[in-house]
Amino acid sequence: MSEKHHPFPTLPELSDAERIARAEQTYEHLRTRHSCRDFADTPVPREVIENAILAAGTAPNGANHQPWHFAVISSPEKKRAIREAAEAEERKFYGEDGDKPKASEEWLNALAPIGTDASKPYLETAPWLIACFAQRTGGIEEDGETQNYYVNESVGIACGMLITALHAAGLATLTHTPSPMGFLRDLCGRPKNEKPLMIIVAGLPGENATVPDHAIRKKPLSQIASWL
Ligand code: IYR
Repeated sequence: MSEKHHPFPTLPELSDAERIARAEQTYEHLRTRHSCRDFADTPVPREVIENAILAAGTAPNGANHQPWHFAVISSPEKKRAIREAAEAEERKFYGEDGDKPKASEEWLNALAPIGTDASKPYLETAPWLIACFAQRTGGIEEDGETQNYYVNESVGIACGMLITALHAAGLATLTHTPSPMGFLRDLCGRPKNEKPLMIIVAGLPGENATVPDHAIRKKPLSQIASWL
């Protein structure tokens, strides 16, 4: 038998014109989001991050097991440890350690317009790093055993909502995905059933922050949507 249900929350009563305007406003707001790779060291209140994570925690997810954990890093020592471990992986990825790059030539060519390399100073400069973990097991009680479902989908949606909430609070972000990322689990003291998915770097953009021309080109609606 199904458990108690509550009435669906009241949504705002809007005219079609108001709905269209709101959807447009959301698009106009979100199209100003770009990944940032140069951060100021300006502090940002913890409450901003707390509320953004609470917003992420409302994401739709498998069986409401909420299979995510956000480890929030702000101490200079931890940030330095994460930067050092991430840069060590990135040097192998880009071949800056003297060996053959782990990334294929095709991959490195795809990254060339963005101009990234193994150097990640922003992992120390930005006030907040949010390490996002996906819980393969645990259920809502986090017992470590109960099966979780649609884990990557759930945590991916939650991370998107986290980035959206941080952007709405006027912060710049970077989705950083060093690979492999096993070091994050150890540095954040997370259990084995959790898989590190990404680090979301958050703060204010540095004075020299830029957006590559490559990133501004978005596919048109006619390409990203079809109407059947
Ligand atoms: N993790 C690396 C490489 C990288 C990969 C992709 I796909 C990007 O869109 C950007 C970077 C780095 O952070 O440099």
